[in-house]
Amino acid sequence: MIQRTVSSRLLAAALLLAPAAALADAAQDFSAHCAACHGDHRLGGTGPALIPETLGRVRGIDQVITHGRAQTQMPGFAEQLTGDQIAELVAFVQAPLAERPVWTADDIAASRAMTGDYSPAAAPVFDADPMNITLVVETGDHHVSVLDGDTLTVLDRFPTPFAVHGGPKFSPDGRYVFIMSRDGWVQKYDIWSLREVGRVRAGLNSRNIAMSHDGKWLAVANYLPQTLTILSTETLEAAKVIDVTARDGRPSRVSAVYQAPERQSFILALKDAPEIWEVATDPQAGPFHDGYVHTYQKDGTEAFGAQEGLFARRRIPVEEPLDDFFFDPGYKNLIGTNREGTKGVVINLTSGGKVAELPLPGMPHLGSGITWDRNGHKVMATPHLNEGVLSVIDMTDWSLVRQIPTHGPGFFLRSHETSPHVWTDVFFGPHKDEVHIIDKQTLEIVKTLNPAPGKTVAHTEFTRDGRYALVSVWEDDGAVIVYDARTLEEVKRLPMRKPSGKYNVWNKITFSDGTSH
Ligand code: DHE
Repeated sequence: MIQRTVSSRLLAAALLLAPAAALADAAQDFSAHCAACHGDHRLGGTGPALIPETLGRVRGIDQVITHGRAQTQMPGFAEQLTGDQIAELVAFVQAPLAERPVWTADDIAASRAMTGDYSPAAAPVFDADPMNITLVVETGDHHVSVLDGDTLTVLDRFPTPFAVHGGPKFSPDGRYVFIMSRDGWVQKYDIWSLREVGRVRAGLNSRNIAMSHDGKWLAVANYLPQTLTILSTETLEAAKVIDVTARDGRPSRVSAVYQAPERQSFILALKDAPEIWEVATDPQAGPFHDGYVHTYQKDGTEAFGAQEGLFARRRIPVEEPLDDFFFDPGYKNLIGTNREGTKGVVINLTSGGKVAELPLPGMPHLGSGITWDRNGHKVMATPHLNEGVLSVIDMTDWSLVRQIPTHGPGFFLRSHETSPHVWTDVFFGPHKDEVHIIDKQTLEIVKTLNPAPGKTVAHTEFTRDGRYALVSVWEDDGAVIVYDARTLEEVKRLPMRKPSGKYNVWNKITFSDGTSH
């Protein structure tokens, strides 16, 4: 009996120790095989950061370690590592780091790498209309294809940092584009010269980027560290790194940052605190009264903190942290949703007050929202990540106009001023191969496309004149399918490696009514 108790205790101890021992072995394997490219601390080097914050959504890590990743520097380790060792390595890279990593202004400066032999071309090095260039992000092998929107041919295809996410941001003249990866790299590419200008690591795990109204500054919203990095668009040097700390002193991740051109500011929401921030991109701005930073004047009285000038910051308190948000066309109001995605709120950005609550359950994906004119009213529409429905809201009185049932939850919406239709994908579920075409006035589905049965088909972008609509077959051996936007007939298929978002220069820099931020 005693013997059995001792041995079962030993067994229990052995079981408790097993994961730790496995992790220790995995740490050694990591040092031996991975650290040279992915960094001693898993924060990335020539290879991407391998931490849960960046790997969260990556599937099949074991397959990548076993077989490598085609057309990248990542080799397979099937010869050197056993199946158990690979499984332990997967657990190791998915485990949180013991200490939260730091990434200072000096680290940002040291990471900056400008292309040595780059010199800007005096004029575009191609004949195509530079305003009708459309970029296709190919996530399969981390490249961007530069498409001529008239001839629909590829002018250039260049490598990007690992795992680009969110919309690239163009300079206001459409010449340069800035592309961000989830592991914090920002790449600058000169469309006229078809050359990379340089890149810099602005954070370790980044959310998205925003261009200032005058094209001088690029804000990088970070999860890790909890900062907003503001880069000079000319040199890629960090002009300011703002610690994102809530009014109660707690650090917070940034849900997202967008430019508000009419307000000459960046607007961001804190993911872990109920605050919206406005950061001035106008040197003459202010004073922004920062209602929550109380300072004490010489006579002992309390005063509201006020900041003015470039990058002055203003806090707007809200009831709950906002996870996802969108703006009305004049950037007077912000439409946001809470973390649970159960309701929407409209916040007036000037007064900071709540204007309305919106019935938006089922995780509205407001970052993909678009607006258009219907019966003399501006309406906005958003897909929902948890429900097969599209919500259409009247922006004059914030009433719900219609919930349009779709064949499953969708991710992206797009239209164009010249198009009578909204294109929306069904990203999740058995109908992930479908794209619905919806009449902007009747709000009825007029056609459902199914161009690649069984494959995920998603994200639409229009060419400058709205003549063509481009849709991604989101697979490694995928394609961009070009449709005639009027007849809804297929025109051409361009083979691409897991193409995701597509971005037309003109539609983006003119804030076309059919495009999201
Ligand atoms: Fe995105 C844009 C957030 C998952 C592909 N996504 C955005 C934006 C935000 C956002 C805030 C707007 C940024 C901008 O353009 O400036 N995305 C989120 C999430 O919170 C979510 C649900 C979870 C996460 O992992 O962060 C998420 N997104 C995904 C994906 O799984 C997608 C499909 C594949 C991927 O690349 O990770 C994806 N998101 C995209 C794309 C855009 C985007 C292609 C740009 C759309 C556009 O037309 O502008």
